[in-house]
Amino acid sequence: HNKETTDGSAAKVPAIAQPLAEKPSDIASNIAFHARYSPHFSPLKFDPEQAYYATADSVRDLLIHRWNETFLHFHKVDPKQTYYLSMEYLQGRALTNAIGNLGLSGAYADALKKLGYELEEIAEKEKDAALGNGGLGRLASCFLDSMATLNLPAWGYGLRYRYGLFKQLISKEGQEEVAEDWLEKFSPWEVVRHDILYPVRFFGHVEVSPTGSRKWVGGEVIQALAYDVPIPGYNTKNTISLRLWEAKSSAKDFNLFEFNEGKYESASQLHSKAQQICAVLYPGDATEDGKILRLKQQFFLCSASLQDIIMRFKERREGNMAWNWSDFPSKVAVQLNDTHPTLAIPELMRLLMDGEELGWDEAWDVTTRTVAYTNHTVLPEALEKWPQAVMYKLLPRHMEIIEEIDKRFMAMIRSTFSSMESKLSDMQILDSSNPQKPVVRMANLCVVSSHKVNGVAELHSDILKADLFANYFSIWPAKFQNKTNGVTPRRWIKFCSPELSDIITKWLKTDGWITNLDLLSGLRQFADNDKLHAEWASAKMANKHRLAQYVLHVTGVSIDPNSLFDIQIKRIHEYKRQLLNILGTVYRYKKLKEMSIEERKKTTPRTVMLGGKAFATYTNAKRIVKLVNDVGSVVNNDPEINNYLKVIFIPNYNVSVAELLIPGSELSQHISTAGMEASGTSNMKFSLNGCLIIGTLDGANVEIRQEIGEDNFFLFGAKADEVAKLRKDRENGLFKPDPRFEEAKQFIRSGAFGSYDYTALLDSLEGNSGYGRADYFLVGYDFPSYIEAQSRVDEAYKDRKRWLKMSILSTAGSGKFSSDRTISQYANEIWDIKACPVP
Ligand code: 4GP
Repeated sequence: HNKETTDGSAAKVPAIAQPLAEKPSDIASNIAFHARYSPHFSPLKFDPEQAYYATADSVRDLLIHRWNETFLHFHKVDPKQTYYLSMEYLQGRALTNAIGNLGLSGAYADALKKLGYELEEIAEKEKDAALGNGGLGRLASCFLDSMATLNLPAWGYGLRYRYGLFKQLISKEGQEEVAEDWLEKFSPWEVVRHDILYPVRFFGHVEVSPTGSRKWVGGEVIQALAYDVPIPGYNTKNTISLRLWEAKSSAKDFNLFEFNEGKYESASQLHSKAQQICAVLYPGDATEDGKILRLKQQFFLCSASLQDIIMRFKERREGNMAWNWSDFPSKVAVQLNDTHPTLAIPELMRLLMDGEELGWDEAWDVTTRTVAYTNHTVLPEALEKWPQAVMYKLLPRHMEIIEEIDKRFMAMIRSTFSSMESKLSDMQILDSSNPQKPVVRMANLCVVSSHKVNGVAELHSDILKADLFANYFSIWPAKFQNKTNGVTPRRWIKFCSPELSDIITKWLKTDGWITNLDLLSGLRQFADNDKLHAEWASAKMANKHRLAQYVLHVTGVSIDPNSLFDIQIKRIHEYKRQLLNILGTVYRYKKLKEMSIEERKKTTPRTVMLGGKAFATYTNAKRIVKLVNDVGSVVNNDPEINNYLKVIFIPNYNVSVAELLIPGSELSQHISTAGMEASGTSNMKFSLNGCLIIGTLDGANVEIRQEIGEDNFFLFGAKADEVAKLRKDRENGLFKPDPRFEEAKQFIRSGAFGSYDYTALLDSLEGNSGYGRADYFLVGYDFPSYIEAQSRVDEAYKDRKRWLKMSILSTAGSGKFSSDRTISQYANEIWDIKACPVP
């Protein structure tokens, strides 16, 4: 009953006489039409906000048209299709991106002018869709853009969080979290599909029939309703879907009798349970209820998506008597974006065995040929382990299946790889070594059940093979791959930095680089050209001015566009070492204070900007946010110094803020402890925009440095393979801190930045860090080489010609880091899918 409208029934929809508006005058009248006849507000208002919604409605008309065509085309051709399962998508704003991909930016700007508005002014009215936390979610969104642009038959599945990730407010106390209101009005970019609805069960028990077949029954059943977001490709008709599930209860779940008795809460119990599922991304999971809610979210995504995938698979085989379930993996690829959607594995097994009556072997063969897994982190706390007790309660049938997978896996090891027997306790999926707290290791379940496992940068993939998944690698070497991340050049340079993009197109004499980023290497031959230098510098300066205005607007602090703009934006985490940055900045401030005026004048003025959200319960991360703000308050108000140094915390960092910060940056910091950042993707965006990097040999930094040249990268710090020994040395008291490091910490301890007690934060660098080991992230060890690299930056910046050359070479060397390249590799080497362009 959930069948989607495909070619047969599409004919029932009456055709429209009106051509779709693509010329400015037609677009203007289409916007005016929507302002009047799709009224979301009181009648006849046309303020910027109404103009935004009417504009979005008009863009949506175009998208829906292409979307339907794409959908029908895929249905007709029936290609193998990829389904990307992710708990996170950081889509950001859609308007500028959509009209850019449609090739209609100019036409829309002209149309809006006719109506008395500037496109930029209207575009700013859109709230970011922030259904993600950081790199992993933004990567998923870049991937969708590339899948559409490459005409690949591929879709995304996710959840429609009402409040997304929190909104960050900054006050004197530091960070405060409040609910994000992106859906408070509504999003014009989603289309609800009232006919696409699936039941998802929780709790209950397993019933065994006399023939021995097993069925999961009872418990609570919540409906998953599809909301589709169109994802237009660049310069192609293909428009694919991001399908977000919303949790719903139905009228029959509402107990009218109880309600009339005044028992309001119990009358609508299921309704509020449904509401909890899609309320927020990453609800706190310290309590058992919190764990159950997170698992419910994960299962909700997996179950609804797989029911939908199976429905589509069967629907496309209708009328064909000859199909077989073993065809499924040649029509369907499921990619697990980290372990969050791991439950797709036992759920697919269950749907095939209990629903479609396949035997274990057949179901296992189909499942393992369908599912592949991407790992995004080696941090132990991010490798999910769910208590078995909670899993038995919430998903009793799935636990049976997981137990069976584990049992068969162990039997296989014992029979085929008997030399690995001693490693079995590490490789097992169910870990019952602590009888008080037996857990399910989700990453192990993924590796055992996937046909491919990949890391997201060369170094990271090597670490997976040598360390985290070494045992599995030794038995299944062919299962492991690397897919170095990438970013979409459309959003991350073409649309966010149009001035620089135009210069690139002019010098390369083609705009082909937008879909073939390798062409950027053609800029190398002009790296010394004075005319290009002048144009490059002026585009950068325009972007810096735009950013300075934004900073003034959100922080009230005025910054000088002639100073070096130095930016670190990412989630706040001890391994990403914002603390190293701020300690270095404190040291810089102290040295400036000690200098004479003459000496100060010789220094390179800097504006240090940091932004990012700290997870609500991550105390040290929140202290770091507070410290940056406290340092900023002192430095920015110090009349002796503030011509030479400013320290800014950018509040509520998100995608649209990044679109301003990245084009306006000159130096960016990617300074994680080596071996801990799986890849990083903002490093790619920065260098694409001609921003130089100061960084460690970590994640994709390694490859970026290779591509743009060692001379164009400010390298410092320990290497990944030195870290283990350095930590040991540190624990054994062999570490001798550099006096400059001591000086910076002491300066903070002295109260130079206010009365807040930073002892606990600074002590994490001396004694017991959160990981129970002293300075686990090696801030102290790397501090001196960091300070020295920063001095090299200061010197390089004084030489304008050299700096501009390095900047051009950064852009020229960024070709590899297009998500088009990454997605082509996934398509060829993991998914085995082919382009399916709409004619
Ligand atoms: C992130 C990694 O921390 C980052 O290095 C990488 O670039 C990104 O995934 C995309 O692969 N991981 C997460 C996470 O965001 O939640 O594990």
